[in-house]
Amino acid sequence: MTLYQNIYVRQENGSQLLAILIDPEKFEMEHAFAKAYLEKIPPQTTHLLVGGSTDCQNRTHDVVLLLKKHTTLPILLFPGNHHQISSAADGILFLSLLSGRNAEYLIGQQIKAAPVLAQTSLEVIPTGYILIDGESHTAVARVSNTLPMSQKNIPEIVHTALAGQFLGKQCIYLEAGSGARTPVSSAIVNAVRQAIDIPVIVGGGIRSRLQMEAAFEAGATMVVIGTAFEEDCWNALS
Ligand code: 1GP
Repeated sequence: MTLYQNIYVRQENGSQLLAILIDPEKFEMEHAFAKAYLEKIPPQTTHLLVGGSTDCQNRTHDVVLLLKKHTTLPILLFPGNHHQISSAADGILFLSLLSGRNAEYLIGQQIKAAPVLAQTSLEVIPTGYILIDGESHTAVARVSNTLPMSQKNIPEIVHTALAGQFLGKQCIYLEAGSGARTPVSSAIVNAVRQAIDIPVIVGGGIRSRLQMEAAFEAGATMVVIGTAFEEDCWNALS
């Protein structure tokens, strides 16, 4: 079974998938750090995501290799640009920024990544990426030079997700941006869930178990959490 089939089947079974996002720029390249980090993630974690809006020192591959030594969880790349590809990972969320109107992040980066991906055995998961206003200036908005969609404009967000499904995306990622003050609302997650059949990934600004559970209850297939673990505030807030 492919990684995607596994995600889809688990969605159909009503399982809740939890991905922990590791930003290569903030990860220390030491076995002890990796081991301690992986020990503190919740036992229900199903996937690791590796990536960020930037990876100035090109650490993605080394971080994936290090993680692989300490975990059997599947590692999905979550790249901010075409340089963040590691053949050591298991798959890649092949993101296309559907909420913005910057062709570079809609198709430009993907064209640059394509010949590199063709040389690997990474499973490519076409993913429609929708940036939604989380009431903070996010790296995604800055790097992609696009505006997030307003949380109030639920119909437009739903239509964007639906267009993504019709374009053949296998997942829709509703993103409030890393460190967002406000996560994507339950109303948005629920409306998107009702409109499409493919898995819905929700991330950005989720800092407590309550917020995670709210996203699942609204219909998220997978919740992604990064900052709360980097800052070690998860236990404090849960
Ligand atoms: C960001 O959705 C992810 O791309 C995770 O966001 O760092 O706020 O958890 P946080």
